[in-house]
Amino acid sequence: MIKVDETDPVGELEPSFPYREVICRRNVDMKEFYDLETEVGRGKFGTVYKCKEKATGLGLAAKFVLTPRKEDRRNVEREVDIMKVLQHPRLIQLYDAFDNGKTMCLVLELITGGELFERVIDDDFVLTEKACAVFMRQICEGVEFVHKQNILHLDMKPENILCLTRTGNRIKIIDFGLARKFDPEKKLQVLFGTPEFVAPEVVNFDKIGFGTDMWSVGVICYVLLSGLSPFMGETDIETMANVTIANYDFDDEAFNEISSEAKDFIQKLLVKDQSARMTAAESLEHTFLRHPVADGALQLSKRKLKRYVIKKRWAKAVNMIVALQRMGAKLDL
Ligand code: PIT
Repeated sequence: MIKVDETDPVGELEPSFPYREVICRRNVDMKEFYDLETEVGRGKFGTVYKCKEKATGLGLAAKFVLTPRKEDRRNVEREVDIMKVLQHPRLIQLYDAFDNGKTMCLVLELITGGELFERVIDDDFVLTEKACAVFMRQICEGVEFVHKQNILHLDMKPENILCLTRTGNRIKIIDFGLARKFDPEKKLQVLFGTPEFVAPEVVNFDKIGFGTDMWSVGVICYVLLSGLSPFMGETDIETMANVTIANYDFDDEAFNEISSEAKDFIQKLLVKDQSARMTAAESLEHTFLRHPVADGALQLSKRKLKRYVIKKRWAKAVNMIVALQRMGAKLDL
């Protein structure tokens, strides 16, 4: 008989490669060592392709970033330095790195399951509060490890949570492009992030800290359980205004079937005062993650979450067209 480990509903899988010491190689063409395959993702961060290491046949992902300015280059170098430290099963792993002056390439672990939110809205996925807790636990485990290394992710949002495979329940946190080393003695302020998910201290350009990521984790949990975005306004300015006053509630009928433990979990993260928020370690001890309500009967309605995901897809497509138009204008086409 196969014994199911109650403490491990996820099932740890062998990593596709052991942890490695990566050194960024200068003026070496990555195509000497890897065969590029299809594009798997594109965003502000650059373009990600599936690729295969020639020597081993190992499937990997290659992220290319254009680095025309010194500053772009320094940003990617910082990302590489941070990723070297972040060796953990809940975090995307770095395999290799190349610097060709005008472009840089990070060779990363291959993740084939797609974005978490795309996965859970699929008709054959049964979304329950327990399933949400299983995902939130893994997110918090990843963030706990990042924070233990004195690093802040600073871009925690649903797009950056991928499913490792199409069918399993294991997730990985990606995109350390905005991550920073954090010295609690020094004042760190940032001017970026996604309004929907950033903490009040980011909007106010105040000192940030570990709690800054935990706020975003609270927003992710709110959206996953209800399909509603707690601070979303008609415009980014309106959203940021809602964030600064930490103005949200559980009044929508979507929360009728949500347990008080789940709401308490969110309430302990969406606190205006960052020092009063649960830490990642504390969140793992919260009842919602330790003893989620029994699975079975209660299936959450995915109607609102589907609408949310579809809206995001549209926004992404519109942004892409606007970017292309600007490029065309620049080239005088
Ligand atoms: C995929 C599949 C995969 C890796 C990625 C996306 C990686 C994305 C990524 C990673 C980063 C980053 C930005 C994007 O800064 O195997 O669909 O470190």
